[in-house]
Amino acid sequence: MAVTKFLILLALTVGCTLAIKLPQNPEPNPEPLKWWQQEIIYQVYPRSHQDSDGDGVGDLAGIQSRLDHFTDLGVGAVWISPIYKSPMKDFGYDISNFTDIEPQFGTLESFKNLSSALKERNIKLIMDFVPNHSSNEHPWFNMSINREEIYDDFYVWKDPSGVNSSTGEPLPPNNWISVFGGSAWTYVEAREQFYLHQFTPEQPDLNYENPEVTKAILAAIKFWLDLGVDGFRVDAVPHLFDKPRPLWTQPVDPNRPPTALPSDWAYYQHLYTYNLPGVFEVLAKFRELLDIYTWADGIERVMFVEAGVPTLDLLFEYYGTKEKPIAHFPFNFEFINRVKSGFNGTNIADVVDEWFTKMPEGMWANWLVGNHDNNRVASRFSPDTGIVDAFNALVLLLPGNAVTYYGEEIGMKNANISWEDTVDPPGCSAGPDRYQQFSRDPERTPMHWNDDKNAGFSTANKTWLPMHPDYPEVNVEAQINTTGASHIKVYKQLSALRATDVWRYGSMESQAPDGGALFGFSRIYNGKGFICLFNFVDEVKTINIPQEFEDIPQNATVYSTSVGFEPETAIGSSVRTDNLVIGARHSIILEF
Ligand SMILES: *[C@@H]1O[C@H](CO)[C@@H](O)[C@H](O)[C@H]1NC(C)=O
Ligand SMILES: *[C@@H]1O[C@H](CO)[C@@H](O)[C@H](O)[C@H]1NC(C)=O
Ligand SMILES: *[C@@H]1O[C@H](CO)[C@@H](O)[C@H](O)[C@H]1NC(C)=O
Ligand SMILES: *[C@@H]1O[C@H](CO)[C@@H](O)[C@H](O)[C@H]1NC(C)=O
Ligand SMILES: *[C@@H]1O[C@H](CO)[C@@H](O)[C@H](O)[C@H]1NC(C)=O
Ligand SMILES: *[C@@H]1O[C@H](CO)[C@@H](O)[C@H](O)[C@H]1NC(C)=O
Ligand SMILES: *[C@@H]1O[C@H](CO)[C@@H](O)[C@H](O)[C@H]1NC(C)=O
Ligand SMILES: *[C@@H]1O[C@H](CO)[C@@H](O)[C@H](O)[C@H]1NC(C)=O
Ligand SMILES: *[C@@H]1O[C@H](CO)[C@@H](O)[C@H](O)[C@H]1NC(C)=O
Ligand SMILES: CC(=O)N[C@H]1CO[C@H](CO)[C@@H](O)[C@@H]1O
Ligand SMILES: [Ca+2]
Ligand SMILES: [Ca+2]
Repeated sequence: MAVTKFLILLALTVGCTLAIKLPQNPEPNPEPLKWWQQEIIYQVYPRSHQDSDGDGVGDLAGIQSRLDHFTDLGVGAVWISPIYKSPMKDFGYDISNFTDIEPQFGTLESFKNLSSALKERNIKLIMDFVPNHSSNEHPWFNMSINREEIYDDFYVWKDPSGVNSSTGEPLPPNNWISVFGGSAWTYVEAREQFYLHQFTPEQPDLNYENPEVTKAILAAIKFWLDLGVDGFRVDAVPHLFDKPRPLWTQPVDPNRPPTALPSDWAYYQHLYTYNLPGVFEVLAKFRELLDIYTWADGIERVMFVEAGVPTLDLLFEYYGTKEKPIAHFPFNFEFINRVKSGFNGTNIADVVDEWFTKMPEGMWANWLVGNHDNNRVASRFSPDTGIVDAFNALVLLLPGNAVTYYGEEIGMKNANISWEDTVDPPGCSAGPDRYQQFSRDPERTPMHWNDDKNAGFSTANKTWLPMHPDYPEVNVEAQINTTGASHIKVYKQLSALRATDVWRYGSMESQAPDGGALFGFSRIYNGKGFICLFNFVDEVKTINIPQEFEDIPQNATVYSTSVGFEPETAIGSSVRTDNLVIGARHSIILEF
């Protein structure tokens, strides 16, 4: 049976605007979805998940002690942000050994322990992988400075462009700026050359024009595959391939934000360091290695890539083709990048419809609303935390993969971190006046498990980042204990609905009725279905659903509502679909 038969092949726009209808799978016995298409992927930020030894920093044994939470949520895959050996200049995104565990997090033994505990529960394990650069404390870098054989060209070394006539200091090769601000070049006396670093100076870029580098990185990937890892989330891939010969000057970006300074990354266009064709050749080699493992036992080893490129067309190149696939999917940041405060159903429909219309044939979508680099969803549209349930429903129930950033299931918010407590490198390098614009600390505070000291995260007197002060109310236990509604209860309802054939194989129709005040999508399979409806404006709305959507019956059962839904509506009650009232900024899911 062709693999593509059960996938969504065709996207037809129905009516004039803002509507999309994906066909129902016609097969009576559709091929089952692959694990990575169906399972919810939960992003663990290891420093903030659970501390097992009271040093105020989360660790692997801590994660292992919280596996019940994943099972309870119906999460089938865990993606752990970097846990490799690291001097922690960029909290694990600066790796000093690609095949060892950072002692703060544990040992290779505790990793194997966690990995087998996850396997026992049938939860997949996805490692973060950061191939763009290593730490400057990686032995490779030292050997490269010393021009040792093989390692001489492991990094991107260039001669100075001259000397500063007043100070006599060497001048960098060109005007390239690091993503975190300041020159992307740092001088090393011992080699009398500059090296390239697209992030901090402690993160020298690896030189992928050197095949020995690709070989070394493939060996690291193999190391983890042999330990039973199910896949990788590959970080910052557009930065992978640089073309520093000749050393072009990057032009100033005519569309730069008005607040950008000449020392900021956003001030320039990055024509020679960003999204170059060589990226795809390197990633295709990674994919080939994964596929060898997949073919051996039939269990898919996966590669998801993070690529912050400006258009969907550029992003979709990361899928590759059916003949030569690259990533299983590139992460979909559209709900973060294009849905801003003051949005309505029209904006959501644009994002959903454009993805399905442009996605290459036979590929699989994915949805997320947050990660360790972005403000939390419960804060982006502040003060409206009911929005959490709406976005969790979009992420978990649209066709495609679902990625949950830790804490989204309970509606955790950004914390207000003082300058004194700021530890994130871009925050620190921006200084006390501008740090809030750049720091990612607010979305990285420790997880709220209960109302004990430090929310049950740690027994330490000082956690690595301060706790969000709302944890006595916003925590896992309180939301499970309450007799009333809670975000986590809604999340579990969504997760259960995702595990049905209607979700797996159903058709999808989306609409933005009432001039975009509302958004909704229906999923129907073999005469059964559900519809999710969202009121994104500040007034009560009434909708005649069968008039807006196809194949909706007169009566339906309430499956789930957002927390505090108005008018009061009991789960399991029967409602008429031609006259449904949805309170301001609320959402509801009906089953039929
Ligand atoms: C990395 O750590 C491993 C332990 O897993 C060790 O055997 C290896 O020598 C280290 N590699 C480097 C380059 O230091
Ligand atoms: C492995 O996990 C068990 C509990 O499941 C624990 O008793 C043991 O200490 C762990 N070993 C390591 C090395 O983490
Ligand atoms: C790097 O190499 C030099 C010798 O060239 C040595 O003195 C130094 O300790 C090494 N540094 C690290 C971090 O390995
Ligand atoms: C040379 O150094 C001085 C003093 O640090 C500085 O003000 C000037 O901008 C530098 N010139 C160049 C071309 O970098
Ligand atoms: C964050 O904290 C600072 C200093 O503690 C305070 O001035 C500011 O108003 C706070 N901001 C918010 C949004 O609470
Ligand atoms: C935490 O602070 C309390 C009171 O100051 C002190 O008694 C205790 O020893 C401290 N605990 C740790 C782990 O430092
Ligand atoms: C939740 O209920 C359990 C059992 O009754 C109780 O021990 C715990 O303290 C409660 N937690 C919260 C945060 O309400
Ligand atoms: C929704 O937003 C769009 C612009 O994005 C606007 O044209 C439309 O009028 C809005 N609709 C409502 C009901 O606010
Ligand atoms: C819908 O429900 C009403 C009662 O609420 C019932 O009278 C009616 O027969 C139902 N219609 C259908 C088509 O099931
Ligand atoms: C989304 C993401 O993971 N971004 C990472 C890109 O790489 C830099 C430097 O390693 C990290 O700081 C970011 O978190
Ligand atoms: Ca710890
Ligand atoms: Ca690079």
